[in-house]
Amino acid sequence: PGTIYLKDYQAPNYLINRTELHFVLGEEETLVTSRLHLLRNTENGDSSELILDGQDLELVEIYLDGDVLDPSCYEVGEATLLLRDLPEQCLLSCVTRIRPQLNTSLEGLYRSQTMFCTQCEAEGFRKITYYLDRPDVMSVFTVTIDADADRYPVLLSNGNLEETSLLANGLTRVLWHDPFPKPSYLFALVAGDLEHIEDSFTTCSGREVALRIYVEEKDIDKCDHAMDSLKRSMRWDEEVFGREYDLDIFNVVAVDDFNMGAMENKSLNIFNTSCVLCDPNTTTDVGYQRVEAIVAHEYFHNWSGNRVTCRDWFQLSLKEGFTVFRDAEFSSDMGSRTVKRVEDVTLLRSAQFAEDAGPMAHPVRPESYIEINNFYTLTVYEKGAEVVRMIHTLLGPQAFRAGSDLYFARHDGQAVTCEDFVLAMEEASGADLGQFRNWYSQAGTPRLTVTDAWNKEAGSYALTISQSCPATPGQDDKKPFVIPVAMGLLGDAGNLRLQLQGEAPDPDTEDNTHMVLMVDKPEQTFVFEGLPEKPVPSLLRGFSAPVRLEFDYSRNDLCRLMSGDDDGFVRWDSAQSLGVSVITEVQAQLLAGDEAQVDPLFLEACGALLQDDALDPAMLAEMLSLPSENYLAELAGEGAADVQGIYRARTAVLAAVGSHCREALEQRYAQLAVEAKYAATGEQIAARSLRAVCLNYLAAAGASGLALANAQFAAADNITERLAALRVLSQFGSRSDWEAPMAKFYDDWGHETLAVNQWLAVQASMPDDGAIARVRHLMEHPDFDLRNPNKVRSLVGTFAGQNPLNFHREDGSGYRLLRQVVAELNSINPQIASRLLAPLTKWRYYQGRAEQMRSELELLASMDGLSADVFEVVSKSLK
Ligand code: B3K
Ligand code: ZN
Repeated sequence: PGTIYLKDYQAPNYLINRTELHFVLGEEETLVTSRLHLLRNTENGDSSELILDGQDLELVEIYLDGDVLDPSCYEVGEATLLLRDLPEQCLLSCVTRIRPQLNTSLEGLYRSQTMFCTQCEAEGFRKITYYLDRPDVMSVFTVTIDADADRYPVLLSNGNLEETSLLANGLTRVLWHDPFPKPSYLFALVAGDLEHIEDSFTTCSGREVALRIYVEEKDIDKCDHAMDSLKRSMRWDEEVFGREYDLDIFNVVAVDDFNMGAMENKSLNIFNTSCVLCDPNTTTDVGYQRVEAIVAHEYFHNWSGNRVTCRDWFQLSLKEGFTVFRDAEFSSDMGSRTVKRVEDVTLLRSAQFAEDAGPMAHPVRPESYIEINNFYTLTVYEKGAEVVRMIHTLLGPQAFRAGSDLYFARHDGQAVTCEDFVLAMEEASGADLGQFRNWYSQAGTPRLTVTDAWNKEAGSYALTISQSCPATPGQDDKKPFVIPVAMGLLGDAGNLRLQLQGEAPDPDTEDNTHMVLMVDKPEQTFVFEGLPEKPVPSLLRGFSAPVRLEFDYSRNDLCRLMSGDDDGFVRWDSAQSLGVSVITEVQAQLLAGDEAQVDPLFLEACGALLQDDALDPAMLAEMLSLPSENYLAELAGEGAADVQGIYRARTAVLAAVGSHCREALEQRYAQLAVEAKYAATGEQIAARSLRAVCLNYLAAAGASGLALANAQFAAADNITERLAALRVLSQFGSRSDWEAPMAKFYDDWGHETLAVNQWLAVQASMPDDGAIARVRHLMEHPDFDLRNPNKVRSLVGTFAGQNPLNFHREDGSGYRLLRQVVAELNSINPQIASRLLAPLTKWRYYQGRAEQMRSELELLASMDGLSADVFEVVSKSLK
């Protein structure tokens, strides 16, 4: 497979003004007739040769302007259709035969259970018909579908339904027209025997929009939360971004077999069932929140992605980073801003930082790829959102909104670049984002090293900040970034007033305790004056930039920030840092053969948190959650992560807190019991999450906690509490503790696919010695199916990603298991195969494991018939 470069971008030499598609859906095969209204793009030369994309297609007929095309005028290649001597303007028509029933890649047109559905982003449309399958070719689509009226009473595509007719032979025909020009990746088609719920939304200009969610009949009572989320998203996008919905109908369809969470096809969003269905017995609290966020994300794409789309796939973050930023703002407004921020930073630090430090590291705007599907990454999405957030911080909310308005107005109906976005932001605000652009072009996580100096006589305090960024593949030397460091200074009685040396006091704010330092040089010193005492610096408030920050805090300083800082994020972050330092210390003790001695300061800090009734329980739950094993491994650095040591130390700290704070934990646990009927309200969710944290500590500390978990499992009326109990029992208990409840869970909920998936995930993350045999055994379970991505992710993905102790077993059996699954999936579903592979690519990190991990990658590399997806990840990882 070859490499594609951003620098080689060329505009298309033909445009497709209109696209007419006709589908005849059948049980064995589907016939697709296309009518493409082509126009030469004179901006780009006057070649009469056109190369269309097409994959796994059988060309049945081809016509030009109504006449059969002479075979000398075209050539069918492996993934192309070459056309010669095309006139400047013409109508090209093709009939292709495809077999959706055999399509296991879940890209293009395929079957999921009893329905037909599509997934075209990024390059799936070429598996449906020959086309210019690239995002800068935008076309107005008209689609007709013929299908058996009994089997497929629901036939959907983009835009408005304009006609329905009954054909003679038991077929129904529908005609859909989408007035908005769109690239092929936003095309969608669904056919099935589906039920729907319906609601409506009145837009800010008074238009009435019909909202429908289509699901299998058995799931019809699980749609309300998604519908409410959709309405909230529509209102919020009007109020906060001034974006109004543009059609009279908006459809959502849930499908079981889906490669990712959901897809923003114009007016026909297709969702993984796991990201739309909600029911207290199948969906956890986190699941409810995820559904709301994903419904919002896909809806927001209607503007940031569909009305204004990407010129090429290197610009993916243009729509994804911006839309993740938008959905994060939405979630913050719907719930707790600080908690949302903490969740996002946790993901960024434990997974995106690792990606940025690994063999697949790439800039937010990559410069090359082999398989674009490998670039739907945490870097493009989450770091991309951080980059947009920094622009928001630099410009302030009003100028940012002006920039966003300008961007949408100027580029409506166009396919554009990240540069266009930045230009709009600059023009609307007057800001210069010249050097800031390095965030788009340079990979790697910048490191900020901060030191301080206190001058008692002068009452001045200096912070010296230096930045660096490690080399990443193909980028050895990095230019300095522009890094906004939001900060404050904490004194004995609270936050101190900030006065920078050489700057006039800010007349606007009396209470001047917060500021954003612009770090844009390799090293800079900021001096604060007029201070009554030596402060503790509160740095990177709100996580104002996606960087690693190093400052040599004492444990006492961290405790002060934890309890006294103004910024919720810094309070949480200080608790994390304290946790890291305590766990690392215990790890060293255990390694030396000593007993674990957890610093009493930490135990008391946890005790104090538990007594703090003023703190939001959701926030408290986050503050009391110890850093994850993955994050600790990431912090250890290359060649130094000792998973077993980390696991033992972390577990010892959990147990120590559990014993030291037993009374307070038990008390909180009892107080927080939710008496009311299950509801996914902020208040109930917060109570359950803090309760789960308490239960975890108590169970780590011994038998009484396990007894509580058992009782919780028996009494629970929702899956959140059931799974929390099951998790605790299977993490800390012995077989006799978890065996019966594990079986009972399946007996009770085995008929609910989404509940079963979570049951698989709990078992995949168990730390005991039987884990690998258990995962292999579950792969033979009747409910497991290698063709269903949700199953694969729940069982194998969770094992490799969330069970470090067993994945990194010394005998290499964890690596072997993953390699075997990836090898099998390679031909079934390359996208899922390559995603699953990620944990093996981190071989440089793990102490004493590099050779074993590499050798599994080498085995994959030597396989015949390796997909481009897997090839790219394997070959880059082995470099
Ligand atoms: N845009 C889709 C992702 C498509 C992934 C293709 N491999 C969902 C989203 O980000 O909203
Ligand atoms: Zn998206």
